[in-house]
Amino acid sequence: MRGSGYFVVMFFCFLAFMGSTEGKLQMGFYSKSCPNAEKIVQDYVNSHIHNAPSLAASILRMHFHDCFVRGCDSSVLLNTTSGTNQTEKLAVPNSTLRGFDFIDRVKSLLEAACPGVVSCADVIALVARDGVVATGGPSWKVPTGRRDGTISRTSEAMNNIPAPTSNFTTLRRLFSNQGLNLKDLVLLSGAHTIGVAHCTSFSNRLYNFTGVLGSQDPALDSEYATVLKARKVQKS
Ligand code: HEM
Ligand SMILES: *[C@@H]1O[C@H](CO)[C@@H](O)[C@H](O)[C@H]1NC(C)=O
Ligand SMILES: *[C@@H]1O[C@H](CO)[C@@H](O)[C@H](O)[C@H]1NC(C)=O
Ligand SMILES: *[C@@H]1O[C@H](CO)[C@@H](O)[C@H](O)[C@H]1NC(C)=O
Ligand SMILES: *[C@@H]1O[C@H](CO)[C@@H](O)[C@H](O)[C@H]1NC(C)=O
Ligand SMILES: CC(=O)N[C@H]1CO[C@H](CO)[C@@H](O)[C@@H]1O
Repeated sequence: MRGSGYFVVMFFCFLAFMGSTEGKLQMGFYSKSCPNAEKIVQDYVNSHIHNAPSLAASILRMHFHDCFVRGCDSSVLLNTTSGTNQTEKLAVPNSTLRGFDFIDRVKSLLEAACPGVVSCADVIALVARDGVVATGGPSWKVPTGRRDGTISRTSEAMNNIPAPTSNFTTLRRLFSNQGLNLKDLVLLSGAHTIGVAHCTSFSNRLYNFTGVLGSQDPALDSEYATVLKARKVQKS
């Protein structure tokens, strides 16, 4: 994407602040308790992400979805263990999240090296950065020291994660709920420089915007809409 260099760099600077509102994070949080932690993560990503490079985008998005619900606490990883409280994973926006196995494998390596030291939330944050770097994107600083939570609720994911249909007012409100301002909203949206969206996420804007079949969203660039319509038989 020509001319977007500045934008992308700014985006990655802001990403470093996502979820750091508690002020407890620091660079090299594990430098004494698990000195090789960040290298273990980076080495694994560098040697394995090329088997499935699309995971770089998916895990970046996982980091976002984790942070928007109860802070960056890895609550996005928790499985539903009983019928009564369904976890974030079961929320509609999470239905296309991928890369859970990848995170689990990195976590296993860290457990072997330093049992019970490195949080899953930091693993997600580090893999998100290292995956973007390993697949050709820019780097950003990742302070560490996130603590893992034990609570994860579908309803909270539904209430906090923006939908593809969210209007601007709603987007601002949801970012503001996380202590993020308009500039953060614009810059963090730059994450969509990589990755895919499934047709179901936006097909109404191409084919059924007003409920009348064939209607297109007038706010969508018409040339871009034509390009998207031509790609409708793409494999995800
Ligand atoms: C501004 C509000 C946002 C909305 C409404 C939104 C919505 C979406 C939607 C609908 C998709 C496609 C999902 C699919 O069809 O599989 C997507 C993909 C993605 N989003 Fe967002 N998003 C937002 C913000 C962000 C932020 C803040 C980040 C990270 C910093 C992010 C990172 C990504 C990435 C990397 C993908 C591609 C995922 C993949 O390839 O698997 N998004 N987003
Ligand atoms: C969730 O379930 C999957 C599949 O059974 C498993 O591989 C994963 O380790 C579980 N995650 C957690 C946090 O228990
Ligand atoms: C499920 O609900 C119980 C009781 O509210 C809570 O203690 C537990 O942490 C919840 N589990 C998850 C994964 O949120
Ligand atoms: C934005 O969406 C919300 C929630 O659907 C709705 O209540 C609100 O009226 C909408 N605002 C505008 C300006 O369209
Ligand atoms: C078109 O949109 C309307 C209103 O949202 C909905 O009821 C209808 O099921 C949609 N049609 C198709 C084919 O998706
Ligand atoms: C990874 C995961 O658990 N995805 C679930 C997300 O939610 C949908 C329902 O909306 C489930 O079908 C997915 O299995």
